[in-house]
Amino acid sequence: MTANLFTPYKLNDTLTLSNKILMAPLTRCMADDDLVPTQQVADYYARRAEAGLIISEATIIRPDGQGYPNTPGLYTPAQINGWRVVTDAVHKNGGKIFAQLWHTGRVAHPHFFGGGDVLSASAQAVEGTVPRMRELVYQTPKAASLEDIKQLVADYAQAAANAIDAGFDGVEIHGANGYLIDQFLHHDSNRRDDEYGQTPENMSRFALEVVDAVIARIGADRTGLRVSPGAYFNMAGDARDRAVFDYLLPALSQRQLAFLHAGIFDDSMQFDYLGGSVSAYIRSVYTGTLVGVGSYTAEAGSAAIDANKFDLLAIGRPFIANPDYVAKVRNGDELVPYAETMLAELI
Ligand code: FNR
Ligand code: 8K6
Repeated sequence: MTANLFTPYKLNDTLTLSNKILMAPLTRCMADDDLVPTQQVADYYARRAEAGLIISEATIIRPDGQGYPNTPGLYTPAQINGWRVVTDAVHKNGGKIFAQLWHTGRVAHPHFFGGGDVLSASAQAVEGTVPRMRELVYQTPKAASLEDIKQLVADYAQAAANAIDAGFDGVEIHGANGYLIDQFLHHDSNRRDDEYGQTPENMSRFALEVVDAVIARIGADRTGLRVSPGAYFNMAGDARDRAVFDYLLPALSQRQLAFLHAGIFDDSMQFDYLGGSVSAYIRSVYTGTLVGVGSYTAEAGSAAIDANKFDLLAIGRPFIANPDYVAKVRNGDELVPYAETMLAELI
């Protein structure tokens, strides 16, 4: 009933996945205080190497991208070396792993990087506090200057090069879930009146510049992107956002990315302004490989792939609860249900 998940999938001439199950990126806040992944982190990923592709937990491209404690980075030699231990362990077990490249934008907090500006598209704060750190109220960000934007694009490209240095098979640019790139793509957070704001073309410009800079550095065959056309996390929805993604997604179709990955917690959510679910909307305007995600069981994901709703299935929370998720599904074994208390340790 899930047999179609267990056939190989060719992403491009460089990469073929041994099955269609991806491990979704999952922030675990378990890097050491220099934001270096530890041996426990390597062991955690190695146990999950049977996934067709692991997408790493979101990994910050530079210090001011940090919005949660002990999230790993990819900008110091020690971090690159730490990741090399992880990628070696995954490869040794026959797996493949991409690094998810992250800058949280206005969801960053200076508490984590010793003070200084929080950057975003515009000076529009997100309401609330850092999760589980209620004393850390989100700040009003500084609207990135043209100079800041240039540097950010260069820093994404450098982090991508560092990821390849660290032995990753490629990168997924985190353009989803209300973080920096997504903040340029939604009217809630982008109020700019320069060439990065107001029109779909302008609002897509930063995302496309990052994608193009990463492609120029490591190749489109090793570059994926995650996007959230439906605002649901760290972001308010706006019907005008539809036109932005109507422009962006066909522009991305031209770029021969390894894949595009939906960013959503529950793909049964319907968005009026998208005319349905996030995956159905993306499928209608994007022609390349699409990774579906969001509260899917293996059976429901397999049926969705059968119905051509997307090409690959990413699994998040069940992979936290079941390191051997792929083997269990293949054998029809019962899964351990996910519980939030499991976030306290790496099993
Ligand atoms: C997430 N998710 C997430 N997404 C992302 O792009 N980068 C990340 O670092 C994280 N971190 C993260 C941590 C935890 C604890 C959860 C539960 C989720 C979202 C995740 O990739 C996925 O989209 C959702 O969990 C929905 O898939 P499942 O869990 O329903 O299969
Ligand atoms: C990328 C950083 C993630 C930080 C940890 C997030 C943990 C969240 C776990 C709960 C999952 C449900 C959240 C649903 C959010 C959607 C709101 C409509």
